[in-house]
Amino acid sequence: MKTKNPVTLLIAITQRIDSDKAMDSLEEFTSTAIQLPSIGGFLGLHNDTLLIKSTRNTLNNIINVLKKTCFRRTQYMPLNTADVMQPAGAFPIEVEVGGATIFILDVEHFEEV
Ligand code: 2BA
Repeated sequence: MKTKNPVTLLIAITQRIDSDKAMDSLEEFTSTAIQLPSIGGFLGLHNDTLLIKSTRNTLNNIINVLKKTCFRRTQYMPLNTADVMQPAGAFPIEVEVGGATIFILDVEHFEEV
């Protein structure tokens, strides 16, 4: 089934602790949201990547849901214990993570078959 309204796709990277609440709250504004397990390239920690179908009309609502459900937190970058160059007594590096990193894409063509 082709849709006439332009479709927008949001790719949102969220902390796993926030993802279920975000998915529940998104139901009001989209019929299609997918939660994929992922791993951040920098910290190597597990997060989730949400694929969310939107229209231009619902885009702001969806972004607001993500703002309300995904929180900023302090994480610690694990030390590489195999690194022999690491000074003794080195502390893990503090990094601020989240709420959500959101990529917004116009979808050229969308079909459900
Ligand atoms: P990670 O890559 O594991 O990054 C976790 C957090 O580490 C980031 O939080 C950011 O605060 C910090 N960080 C990442 N790269 C850094 C760097 N080169 N130098 C200093 N600090 C760095 P967020 O910005 O909240 O990002 C959370 C997760 O979202 C990331 O996990 C990554 O999976 C994704 N992400 C963020 N920005 C992205 C981008 N431009 N492209 C692709 N994925 C991105």
